[in-house]
Amino acid sequence: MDGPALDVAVLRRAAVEVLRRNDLGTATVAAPGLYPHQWSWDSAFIAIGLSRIDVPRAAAELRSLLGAQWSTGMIPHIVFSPGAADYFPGPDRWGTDDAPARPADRRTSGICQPPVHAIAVRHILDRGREEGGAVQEAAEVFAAETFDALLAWHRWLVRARDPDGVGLVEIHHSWESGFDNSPRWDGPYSRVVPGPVAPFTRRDTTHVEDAAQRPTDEEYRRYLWLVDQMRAVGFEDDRVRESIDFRVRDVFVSAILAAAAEVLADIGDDLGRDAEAAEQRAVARRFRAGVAATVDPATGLARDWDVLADQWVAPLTVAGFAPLVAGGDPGLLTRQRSLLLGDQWMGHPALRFPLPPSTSPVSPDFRRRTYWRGPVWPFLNLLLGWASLRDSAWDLRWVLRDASLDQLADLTFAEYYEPITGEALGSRNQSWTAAAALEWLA
Ligand code: 9WN
Repeated sequence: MDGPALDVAVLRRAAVEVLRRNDLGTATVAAPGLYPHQWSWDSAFIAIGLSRIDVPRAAAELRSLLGAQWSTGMIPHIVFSPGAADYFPGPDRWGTDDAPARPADRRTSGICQPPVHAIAVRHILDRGREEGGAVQEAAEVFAAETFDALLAWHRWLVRARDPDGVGLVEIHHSWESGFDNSPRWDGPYSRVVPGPVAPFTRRDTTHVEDAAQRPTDEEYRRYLWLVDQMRAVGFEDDRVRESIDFRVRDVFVSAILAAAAEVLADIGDDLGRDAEAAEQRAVARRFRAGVAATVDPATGLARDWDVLADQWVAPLTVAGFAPLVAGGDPGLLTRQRSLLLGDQWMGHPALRFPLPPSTSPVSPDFRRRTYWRGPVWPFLNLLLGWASLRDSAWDLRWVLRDASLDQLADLTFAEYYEPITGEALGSRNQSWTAAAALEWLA
């Protein structure tokens, strides 16, 4: 099947235009229509893309996100735009207005998302240094100014989400993973029995062509039940952990923390913050070890741990490649790369492009059109590409880059893609997809 030919200049122009249209001034909506607010990990990827075209604007993106940081150090997963009401659940349903740790002047959700932010700051700093002059100066000031906020964020994750020191971040809602309805969560959610949940009207299904591309109402009932449980205890960390029905040690979030802590340590070196740099290196080691210890010898994939059920969670999803993001033991990474490039994943003969589907096509859980159950997510390929650059894993890096650019040449900037046909699914003009295009083009 032939797709549109890649025209680099056209792709670049179109990607810049998507980010321009989604720009609220100092924050970018995750997507027009479906996601009219600023999302935490989206905004980090958006900043990476923006740093290729406008370093100060990239810095502003993260500055505005960090402006909504909670007093505990948590960066909330959504910062609501005051003017946009068309998203459910909105701030009233979250009920964070009375949470003791919430920021004074912004409305936010009460949970977090994966900690990719230090990696984005590093990109801004590197682009600034390449440009030199006033842009570099602004980037250096920005890195110095955000260092303590990122430190507080990582420290919160370590303290509140890994209190037992196992080197894995515990999540309390699948929205915290960013992989909302992945088969990873089917086991843990099957044990969540929602109590009465106030009536709700979803908005997400009105923004996609086919509701089957989104999570089901049953899944939403559980999502909301967990929000209600957190709300009942004022979103206070210890009380949430003691009362919530969903507690999973998320291997992919843990891998991102390991990678980001190493990056933050490097930034700390540049700033002469030696003690903090050493602390973050220790965090990186702890979480790299935690991630590596989850690898299933039978499949070679990393696994999540369901705390309440006391058992592994191990469907064949792309999160199994968490060690490739965390970095570490070269033997483990080599084995994982050959698995990822092999015929159960990127090398599967039926795929439209050799890119990792969110769930392996050989898994009984694979659903080719449904959200995190099979489709390919472009921002995730960028993250894997960043890690392969870091580790000089050129074989993987070039396949990811070439295939990503071929996929993105359709100019839809879709939220996710059907892996077998390459059809655009979910939202169109998704900001982090456009950002990924800009970064790959560089
Ligand atoms: C809930 C914004 C976000 C991404 C997540 C993705 C999806 C939200 C939703 O969209 O989640 O946070 O309403 O479905 O799963 O990774 O950050 O793009």
